[in-house]
Amino acid sequence: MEIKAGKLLSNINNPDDLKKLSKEQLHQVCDELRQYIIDVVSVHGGHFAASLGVVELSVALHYVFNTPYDQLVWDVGHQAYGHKILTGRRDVFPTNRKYHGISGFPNRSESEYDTFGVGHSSTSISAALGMAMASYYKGEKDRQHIAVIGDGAMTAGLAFEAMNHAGTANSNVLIILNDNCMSIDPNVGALKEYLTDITTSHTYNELRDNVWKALGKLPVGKNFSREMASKLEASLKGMVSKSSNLFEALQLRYFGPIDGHNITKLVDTLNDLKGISGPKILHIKTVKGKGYTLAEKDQTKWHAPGLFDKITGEIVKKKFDIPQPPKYQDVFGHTIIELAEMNEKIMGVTPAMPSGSSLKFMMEKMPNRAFDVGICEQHAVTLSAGLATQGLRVFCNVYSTFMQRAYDMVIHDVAIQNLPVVFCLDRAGLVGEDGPTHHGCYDIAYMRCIPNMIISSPMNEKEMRNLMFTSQLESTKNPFVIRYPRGEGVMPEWKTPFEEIQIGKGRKLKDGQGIAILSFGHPGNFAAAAIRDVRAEGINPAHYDMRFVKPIDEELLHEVFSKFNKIITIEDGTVLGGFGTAVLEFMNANGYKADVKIMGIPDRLVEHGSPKELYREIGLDANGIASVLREMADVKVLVQ
Ligand SMILES: Cc1ncc(C[n+]2csc(CCOP(=O)(O)OP(=O)(O)O)c2C)c(N)n1
Repeated sequence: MEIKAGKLLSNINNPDDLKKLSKEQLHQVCDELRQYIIDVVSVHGGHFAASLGVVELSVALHYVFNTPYDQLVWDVGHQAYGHKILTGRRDVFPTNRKYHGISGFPNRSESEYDTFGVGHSSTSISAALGMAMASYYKGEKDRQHIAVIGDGAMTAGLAFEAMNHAGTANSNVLIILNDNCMSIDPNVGALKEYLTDITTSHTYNELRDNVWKALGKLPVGKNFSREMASKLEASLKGMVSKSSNLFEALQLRYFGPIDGHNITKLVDTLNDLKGISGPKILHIKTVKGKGYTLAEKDQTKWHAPGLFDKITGEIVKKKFDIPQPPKYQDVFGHTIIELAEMNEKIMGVTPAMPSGSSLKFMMEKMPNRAFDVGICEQHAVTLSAGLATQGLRVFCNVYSTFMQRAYDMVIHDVAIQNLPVVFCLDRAGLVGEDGPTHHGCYDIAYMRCIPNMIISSPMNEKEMRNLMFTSQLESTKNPFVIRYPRGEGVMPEWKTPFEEIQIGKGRKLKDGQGIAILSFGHPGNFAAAAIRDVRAEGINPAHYDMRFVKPIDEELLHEVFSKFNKIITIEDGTVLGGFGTAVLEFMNANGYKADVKIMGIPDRLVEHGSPKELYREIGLDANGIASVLREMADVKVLVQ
């Protein structure tokens, strides 16, 4: 069914069309843009509440600035749907995040308006500053550079590193702080409280009003030059004491806070700021989910709700006749509580993903033992290391893709000191619609080369629980990775009693002839399905679930290489340096010769789409594995 945009929006094919409208007409553009996002996301899915919150900002930015010459950088990019729709992608917006459709995040290869590829948070200020410094160097003095960053993303060290630099760099950069008090879950930390304080502080607001009154007298318009603005601004500078404002202390001129849903005010303010050169920050207050009441009320649920009935707000749920297995995330969330009830040394840490990781269950039940630390993966890891030095057993739950941020902390703060932190790497493998910025495909390779690490992956819920149990035992002395994918496992009856797993020991799932499949983690289930599919064709491979890639089960590998000379390794990580590579290293070191086929994520970017489509594309689903089995078994001969 075709979704029609409103009257004005359907004629906006680029920001030039938007600029032809009067300021009064922008109210209608905002209404239509908001409605179009609701109409499309409700039936096609995607991030939701964040884009609704910046509808006015998106319109104002493209109305005021000369994009794409002026460079607009969105942080995280999950809120950039309005920007995409206004910059030539209105009609393809229903393909958002779909296989071969447009990306759910800004992407340089998709549009010249997407100045910087994104998906992970807190990069916008650094990137915009880099662009601004390049413009300065090239003498492009009139060029504007704008970073839009949320209060959640602002909690990261990277954002502060960039502000620290921006304050003293020669650059024309405008940071817009989109403050809605929310990350995915409610935002945390002292910065959040500070932002609330400056929004509500009487003295501060009085001072700010004086500044704005003065600014209001600016003869804004064609005849008002940049030089005049700078002079006036310099004379206003003394009105805000540096020590009263965090951003001013960093030498960023601070403006605001203003209502980010007042389109007229936004347009006027941005026009004013255009005339003030140098690094500056505009603080706007918005409501996440603005304009869709249910989303405003439950902003976490509506961050990315899935498909829903836009009239009733009912979320579309698949219906099943039989009980379904729980998600690995929920197994983690419930199991950590069970373990923490048995072991008082256990703590939980998440960098801004309490709902996504399900650590929220423990945070609710044991608030002094489980923490959300903000979008701060580096801090999460080093904090866990600090806790571990004091004898605590920390489950540090970080998505595989976000752990990339904390790599030095994993090596320097945890592995070198051999602290027994448990890293639960969620969303391992191909995550689907979020695409290449979010696929968890590098962790096996990047963790495997670090001394002292134990690296494991469960094939089902029972294994997950047992690995978690094993990781927190006193006898376990090393850092311990447990990686698992997004979504359901395979066991509806998952609450199995805990059993210790011997570290570095795999298990034989079935005997077979001719070929051995060695799998690591959840994709072992794809292999099991492939084995069932080819049985009727007379192909009967053995199947081993290796459980650990480090230390790898050498005894089991000796058994495999002694019996088989055709071996398939299966993992949902990059084929470079991962599990398959570990098997090859073993073969080489021990002088075995075999035909080893490594199946994993190829050494190229896998785009977005449903996990099913993506695993099919790279041949790592049951069909793909069955094809490789047929090739290896030389089926033509067997079938004759
Ligand atoms: C490095 C990193 N960690 C975690 C995430 C997951 N994540 C996506 S959006 C988001 C919340 C961002 O909050 P904020 O910047 O305030 O934007 P809002 O959604 O409130 O508009 C988080 C934690 C991420 N994208 N990148």
